[in-house]
Amino acid sequence: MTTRDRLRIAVQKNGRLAEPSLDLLTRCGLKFRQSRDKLFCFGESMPIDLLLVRDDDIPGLIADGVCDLGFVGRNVLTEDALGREGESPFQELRPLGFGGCRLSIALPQETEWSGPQQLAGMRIATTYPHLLGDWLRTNSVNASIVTLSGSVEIAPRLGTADLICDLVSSGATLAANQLKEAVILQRSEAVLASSAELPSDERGDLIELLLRRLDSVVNVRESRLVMLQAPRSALDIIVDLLPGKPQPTVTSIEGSPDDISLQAVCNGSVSWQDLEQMKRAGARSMLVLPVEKMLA
Ligand code: PRT
Ligand code: ZN
Repeated sequence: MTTRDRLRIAVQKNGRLAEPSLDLLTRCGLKFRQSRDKLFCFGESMPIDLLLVRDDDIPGLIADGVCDLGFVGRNVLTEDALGREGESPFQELRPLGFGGCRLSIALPQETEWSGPQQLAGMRIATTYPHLLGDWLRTNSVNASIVTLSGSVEIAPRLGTADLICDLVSSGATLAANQLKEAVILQRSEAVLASSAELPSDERGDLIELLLRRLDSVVNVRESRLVMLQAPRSALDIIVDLLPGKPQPTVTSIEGSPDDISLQAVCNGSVSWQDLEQMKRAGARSMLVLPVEKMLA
């Protein structure tokens, strides 16, 4: 294993994952100075640097030890791992909650789906030949894989394949090409990936620190601070209505012995309906605030 005293993370340079990945790292308190060629970001607040690359290169950079971590789609990571001999050299440290999509087989709209065996003898166009090959083997289907580097969805119309296996998120691209989703091979999202074995030097400590901050950022994103006043008698009903059943801090209000003031960090969003129900139960002066940072 290579030794370096700075941690290096591979991030997509342009594309769907680029901005949310950098945003997440910034929320973790990392600051960067970008090199003139825009391929390297030097970490100014911590010894953590970024390499900005094509997403397809990220697994290889981790496997070769050039980078310690990568923000990459699970689909890209799995495809690379399945293309190698033996065990996967990677691990998924955390799912990141963005870049959600599914790798699916899609058929012409007029074709009925009757199950995997229907694919026997068919030509399937994809940019994920290893993931598709693995699924076909698992389902004992003998079909031929047509590997393309892009524009998979037009292959059936061009006659180069009978159906396709591609990423789907809204489904609009399939619909525009008169195709329909038949079966999901993998559910994917962006993940924080590393090699199967983490470095045991200072970089291991940096990874742990980063993971703690990431967990906190992800937690915080879904948290709301709720503050309100209510009659003491309504406390149980109101706490029941708070999302995530938090443990609130309850204090008495000077000069109103029958009333309380409540403060609670809720895990989940608080809807207008929740607030209106609490109001009916007697709550007033209700405030719902986003949480910026949290450290248990
Ligand atoms: O230049 P580089 O190689 O880095 O970028 P890229 O063009 O290979 O990747 P990019 O930025 O398109 O996607 C990066 C990652 O985003 C993918 O590996 C997935 O993990 C994730 N992702 C999430 C998606 C989609 N959603 C998605 N919808 N990647 C691609 N698509 C494409 C899909 O291939 C199809 O063409 O969008 C179309 C379908 O979208 P809908 O909304 O019409 O269903
Ligand atoms: Zn790519």
